[in-house]
Amino acid sequence: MKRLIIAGAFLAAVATGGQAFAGDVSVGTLTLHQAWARASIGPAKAGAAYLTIVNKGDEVDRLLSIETPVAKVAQIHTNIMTNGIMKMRRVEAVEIALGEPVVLGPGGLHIMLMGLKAPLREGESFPLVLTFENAGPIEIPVEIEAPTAMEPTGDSSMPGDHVQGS
Ligand SMILES: [Cu+2]
Repeated sequence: MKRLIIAGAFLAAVATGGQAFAGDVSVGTLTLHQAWARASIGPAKAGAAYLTIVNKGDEVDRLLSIETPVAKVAQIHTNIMTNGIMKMRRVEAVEIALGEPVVLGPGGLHIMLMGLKAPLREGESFPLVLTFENAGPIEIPVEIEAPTAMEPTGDSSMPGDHVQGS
């Protein structure tokens, strides 16, 4: 029941162009919803960031590149199953279609952070700049969750979170 109410609140906020959660950023027709990452385990030099992108406009946009001060390189990756082995592959761009939220989450599309300059610590946050073909660069704060988190805390209403892990 609580879940339904929260989801309804998010949809209402999107419909009115408002911000549903502290970490949401809306620029033009795009809303970047609740970016999060897992805390580093030990001295790991790689990490991943996730978020949901909603396009409320009437024109498809494309996510082209990502930058963050916390890593030397940030790339868009997807996970693909090859002969029973999960492998990551770089994706040049992600199409942000209309209506259907684009979900970057564990087990699927993700933002790969390579060459972390310091371990990601649970409870902290860092900025991520996503550059879109039409909308241009958009900065969003990324909340760092526990190393084992499967979704961001404090909200389970990400549109389309049921497709995560597929
Ligand atoms: Cu990756």
